[in-house]
Amino acid sequence: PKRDDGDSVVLERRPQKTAPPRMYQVVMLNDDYTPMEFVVVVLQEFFNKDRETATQIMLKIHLDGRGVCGVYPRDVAATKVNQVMEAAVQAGHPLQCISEPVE
Ligand code: TYC
Repeated sequence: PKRDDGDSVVLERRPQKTAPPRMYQVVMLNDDYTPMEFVVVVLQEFFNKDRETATQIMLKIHLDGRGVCGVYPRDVAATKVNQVMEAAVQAGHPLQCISEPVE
């Protein structure tokens, strides 16, 4: 804060040095074996979607081959990918999930 010769106070912002954090989208891939219901439950559990939204995303993946489940800072996105992959392995499904930087 700098004072001028009067009573007013001038607030100067320092030049911004850090860019806003790059965001990453978690993308789920279609396959022929993972049950639709499993994908819907995963979307509800790990991506906090309601059942209707989860079903829409699952069907989009099923039809288009891939779909965005959510957008997060890098470490959060990486954790989501690990959680999904771990749940899929535990259940014996080949479900694949990746994260990629948002344009
Ligand atoms: N294609 C799968 C089926 O017909 C369903 C599915 C949807 C699998 C989304 C993976 O990411 C996925 N049972």
